[in-house]
Amino acid sequence: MKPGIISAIFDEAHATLRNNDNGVYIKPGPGQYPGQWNWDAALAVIGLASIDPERARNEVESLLTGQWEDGMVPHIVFHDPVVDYFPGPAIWGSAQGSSPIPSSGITQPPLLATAVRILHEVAPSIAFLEQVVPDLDRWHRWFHHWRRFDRHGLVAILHPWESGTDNSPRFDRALREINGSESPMVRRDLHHVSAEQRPSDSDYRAYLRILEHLRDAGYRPELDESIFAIGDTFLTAVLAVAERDVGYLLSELGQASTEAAAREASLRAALENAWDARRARFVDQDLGGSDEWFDTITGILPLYALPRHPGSGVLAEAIADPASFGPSPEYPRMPTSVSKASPAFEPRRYWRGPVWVNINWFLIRAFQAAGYPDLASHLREHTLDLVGTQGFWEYYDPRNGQGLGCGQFTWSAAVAIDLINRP
Ligand code: 2M8
Repeated sequence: MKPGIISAIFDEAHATLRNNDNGVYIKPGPGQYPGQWNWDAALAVIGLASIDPERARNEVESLLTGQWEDGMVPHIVFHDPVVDYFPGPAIWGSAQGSSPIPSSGITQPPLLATAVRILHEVAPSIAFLEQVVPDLDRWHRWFHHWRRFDRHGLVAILHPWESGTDNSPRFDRALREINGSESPMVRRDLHHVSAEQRPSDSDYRAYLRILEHLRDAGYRPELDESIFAIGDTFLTAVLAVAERDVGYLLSELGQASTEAAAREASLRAALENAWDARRARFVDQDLGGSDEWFDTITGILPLYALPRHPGSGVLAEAIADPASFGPSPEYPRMPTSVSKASPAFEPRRYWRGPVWVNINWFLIRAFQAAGYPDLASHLREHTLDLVGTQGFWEYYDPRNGQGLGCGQFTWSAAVAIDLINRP
């Protein structure tokens, strides 16, 4: 890629982050997402690390202002009193609970410690680490306390929104068994994006029912009280790497990191157990007891935490395979979020087929660590070409690269900056 093109992408990406920045937090996108989302903020920090470390530090601090007394960092922190988003703070009802400011009552993939490590490596600040590392460590402990139902198992999510991959087909079985909520529901997302690119109404009714159920249980139900519980390979992998990184950050502070190392080891062991040799994928643990399975990108992503896994070759092949996740004449953009061979594949519907560049970021880092430099650098170039030709969209149609969902999207810009500055 020509240096002129790279520098144009970089400038556009930086402008996008500035435009979405309201001074307190960086919105995921200009209209649709009026709050601070957890893993979006972490990706924004990764993008800003090398260009505006002070702003990146503030973004971390802002997210942590929403940390609950028990350690959970919520998936949305509502910094603004009036929010044009459904479900907003009144429905979550968490302002009266253990949240210091209005927020959702669930969490999201814990990428923040990794983002803080990347930031520290570029722009070290011990004072900043002293301020935030204890909170990161507390959040990680929260996962082990509340979400490791079985110490040998994967980290459980209690709502599809916790996965970050909301309407992925991997949750279809569980959602089918949930009676949708009959509470009033305003699909504000559809004011911004066409319905065919978003989760269905019946998905939303189920999302709302699970929310209500969790809210009634004070957001801390026992496993057998949960109407939705999935051991999530992807979130487990993100946490395993984040445990490594919090261990590193603790050692920068001269503190013992043995507990973080033990937590990391136990998560890695759980991921090893989640490898399904027959399917050649990492497979979620459906705590509802079903083995319905779809071939989704999250079956490959745990390589990010286990780069030396013997299955790495098969996973690399799947990413490049035109029949599954790789580019084909009909679908030249890659990788799809669901295999094209899967009956669940829908090229334009949210987490059921489109290309997501935040996912590409995890894959690039995974294949670099796993010793597949050619695949990693191809994915990197392909991703930069996609955002360079189409702009920074939330997700992309694999048939033609057309941008879908929300435009001017923060994490797509942030990923581009990181891929440029840390190839
Ligand atoms: C999407 O999720 C929110 C609910 O959390 C939504 O659809 O309204 C997901 O893509 C999620 O991963 C992301 O963090 C969020 C904001 O970008 O949007």
